[in-house]
Amino acid sequence: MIVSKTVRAASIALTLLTAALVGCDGGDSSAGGGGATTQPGAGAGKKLTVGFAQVGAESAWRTANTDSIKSEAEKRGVDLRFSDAQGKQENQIAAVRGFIAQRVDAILLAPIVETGFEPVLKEAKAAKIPVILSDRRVATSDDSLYVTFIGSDFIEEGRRAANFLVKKTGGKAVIAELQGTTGSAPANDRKKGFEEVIAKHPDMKIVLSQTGDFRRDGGKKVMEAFLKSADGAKINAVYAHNDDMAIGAIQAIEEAGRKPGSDVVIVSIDGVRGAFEAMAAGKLNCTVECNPLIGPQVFDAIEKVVAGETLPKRIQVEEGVFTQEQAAAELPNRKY
Ligand code: GZL
Repeated sequence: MIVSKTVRAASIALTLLTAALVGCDGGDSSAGGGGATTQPGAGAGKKLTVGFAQVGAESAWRTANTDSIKSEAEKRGVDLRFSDAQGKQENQIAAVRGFIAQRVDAILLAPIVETGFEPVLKEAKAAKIPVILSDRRVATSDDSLYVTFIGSDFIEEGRRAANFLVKKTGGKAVIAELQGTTGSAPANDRKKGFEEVIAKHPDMKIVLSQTGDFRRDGGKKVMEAFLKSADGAKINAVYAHNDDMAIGAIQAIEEAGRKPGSDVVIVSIDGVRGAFEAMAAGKLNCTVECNPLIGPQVFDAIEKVVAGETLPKRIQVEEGVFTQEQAAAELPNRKY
C-alpha cells in the first residue's frame, strides 16, 4: 500500500503527541512500601511539600543531621515543614498528624523510640501519604506502614566498638556503658552488637550500664555516679553509645583525677568533630562513624516515591572506624 509522505508525517506527529500527553499526567502507578500513588498535584514541576518530624537537638550528630536535610531541601526547592520534637514522642506523633492534615506530599520521620508509632503511621497510610524513616527504625510487623528506612546498621556499629576494645585491651576490661536514649533503635542495637562480641571474651565484663540519653551532660552525670560507685575504681574502659556522652564522661574522669584515653580506654560512636579533637588530645581512643549527612539520599528517595517508583525497604548508609592514630590527619576532612 502506498502511503503519501504527508499522511505518514501526520500519523507520526499524532503518535508522538499522544505519547507526550500520556507521559505528562504522571499516570497512576503504585509505589512500593506504603502503597503510595503519585500524590495529587505532585506531578512533574510542582514544588514538593515534605513534613519532617525530627527527634530534637540532643547531640552534635543530630544538629549535623538536621542541617544536612534542611540544606538539601533548600537546594532542591522543597517546601520543608520542620518539627523539633525536643525528645518527646508525643510531639513527634502530633507533628505527623499535622503533616497529614496539611496533605504534604511525603512525611520524613526519625522515630525517637522503636514502639508506639503504628497508629499514626496507619493514619498516614490511610491518607495515602508516603512515610520515609530517617536515621532510626520503628518496630512493626507491618512494613507497608513506611516506604523505606534510610539509616545506619547500629548492631554493626556496636560490634565494631567491641572489636576495637577487644584489640586495645587484649580481651580484658571492666566496662562502664553509657547507653543512648532508652527504647531507641540505636541504643537497643548498639548494646546488642557490643554484647554479641564481648560474649566471646570472658574477661570483658560490663559492670555498670545506664542511659545518658545521647547528651553530653547526661554522659558526664552518669560517669560521675559510676566513678563514685563500689565498682568505680575497677573501671578501665568506657563504651559510650555516642560521642557526646563520651565527651561528657571524659570531663568526669578527669575531674576524678584519672586519665581518659590511657587509665580508662574509651570507645564511642558517631564520628563527630569533637570526637576527633578528643582523640587528637589523647583522651578518646576510637570513634565508630555513624554518618548523619543523609540529606541527598533522603530527597532522592522522596522524589522517587512521589514519582511512583518502588524503593528498597532499606537504604544503608556506609561508614568507617577511626582511632587516635588517624585523628589529627582526618580532622580537616570532617564535614560534621
Ligand atoms: C544514630 C542517631 C543517634 C546518634 C546520637 O543514627 O539516632 O542519635 O548516635 C543521636 O548522637 O543523638
